Amino acid sequence: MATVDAKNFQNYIDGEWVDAASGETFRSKSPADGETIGVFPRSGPADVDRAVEAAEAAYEEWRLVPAPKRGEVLFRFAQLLAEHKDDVTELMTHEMGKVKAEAAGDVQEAIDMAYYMGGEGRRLFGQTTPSELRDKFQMSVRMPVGVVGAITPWNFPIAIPSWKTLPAIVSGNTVVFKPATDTPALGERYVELFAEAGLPKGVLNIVHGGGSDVGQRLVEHPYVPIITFTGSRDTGVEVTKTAANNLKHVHLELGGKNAIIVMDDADLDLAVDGIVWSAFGTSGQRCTAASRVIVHDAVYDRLASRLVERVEQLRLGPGWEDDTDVGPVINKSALEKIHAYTEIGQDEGAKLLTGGEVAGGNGLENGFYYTPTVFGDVRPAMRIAQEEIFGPTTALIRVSSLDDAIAVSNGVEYGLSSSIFSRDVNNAFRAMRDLNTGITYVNAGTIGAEVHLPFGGTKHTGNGHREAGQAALDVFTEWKSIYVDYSGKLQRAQIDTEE
Ligand code: UN1
Repeated sequence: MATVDAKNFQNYIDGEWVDAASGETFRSKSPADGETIGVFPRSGPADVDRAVEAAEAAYEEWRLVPAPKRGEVLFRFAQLLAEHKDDVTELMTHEMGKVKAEAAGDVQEAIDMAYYMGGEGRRLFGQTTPSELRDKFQMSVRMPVGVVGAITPWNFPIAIPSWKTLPAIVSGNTVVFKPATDTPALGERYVELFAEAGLPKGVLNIVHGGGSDVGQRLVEHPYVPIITFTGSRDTGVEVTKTAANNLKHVHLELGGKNAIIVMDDADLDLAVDGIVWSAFGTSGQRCTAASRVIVHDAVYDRLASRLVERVEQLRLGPGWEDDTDVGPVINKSALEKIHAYTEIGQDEGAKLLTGGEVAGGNGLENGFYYTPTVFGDVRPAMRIAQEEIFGPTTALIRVSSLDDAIAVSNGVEYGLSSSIFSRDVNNAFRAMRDLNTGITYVNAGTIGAEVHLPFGGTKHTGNGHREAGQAALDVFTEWKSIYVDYSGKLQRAQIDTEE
């Protein structure tokens, strides 16, 4: 364990690497084996203020850089990230814990986003429309807004920062970025590579530290007009309330309680593949994870036994080992929360079909590992079928019709992702229409979003905004409508129109 000579990292503010004003630090440790990844500044409001000042100053110049030129920096960043894909992937298996293939996917998602948003530098389309008057021209353009406060989670430590910073920066804004305290080294690496791509000083600043010190100040700061936050529902509510004092734009990406529906005509092997991938990929720590499986009565027993058989073959281990299927969960409190839900499920009368234990042996006791868990006979109102667990636990619920399945799928407070396995096109189209979520999959699990479509959810998953795709630009820009009258005379809209 490299605890003794752990490397010290700093904040990046105005193009310089600096310590926290207080000089305090915290350690990032691997959830896989407790190894120290690095020592990071425990920043506070003074550091945020300094970063905001730098970002504000940089904004005045960056907003005037032609958008295609801004996009070129994103292209260079995409190339650099691609060159460093292997080392960033390796770091992610250690710091965040996800398995190698998934860590590589996380990095790839940021590369994809950098190319996609880099291309926006030559688009950023507005609308031109005809005028109701002669000799008058009109159009709408997207304007940058100013300094963006980006607060990101640990579960997609490279991809999610890219969803937030890239559309913000290509649109002409500047950013103060607070990565999660569980994954600061990945946040640092992200910023380091972006700076190396040629981003001018002050355009992207990173301030490490906790939510109550750094996050809170960012949300309160009067000169940060946009907050983009991914995290828990309750924190999202607090962010909204605090940001309301300054009428900020707030983009939120909060929880999920996503369900896969398996109909009686489904390809069961395919459904099992989709369930295993969606429920246990990233150890169930995706907002889009399938934490419920709603199964038609006619296939329930067959599906349950095939699923349990497959789940029991999954191998727990560190993400960097090639034969690991499921890595650790992020930290001790996550492990405790996940286990508490196993107890809650049993107390509620659900049947524990497999898993339900903190894993040990073969060194697993040095990390935070939980055996992949499947509950059967779960009723829709049970807490394990309603609350976000964010771990490798899924709940099988029995239904007898598509209508029931859709009602159960919709019967939670969140609305991020949903899925249906069925060979009947009518079932598929009804599900596509009636599942009240921001994302629906047909004959695939609940995970697998691509960067060029909107990502986000309905109900308490968010506040109506979306990340990724064209929709992301709406978070980071304001519309301006421009009217140019070249008639040389006063023409009054709505009044001086022709008969
Ligand atoms: C998240 O779970 O927070 O579709 C993001 C997916 C990934 C992104 C998930 N591309 O599961």
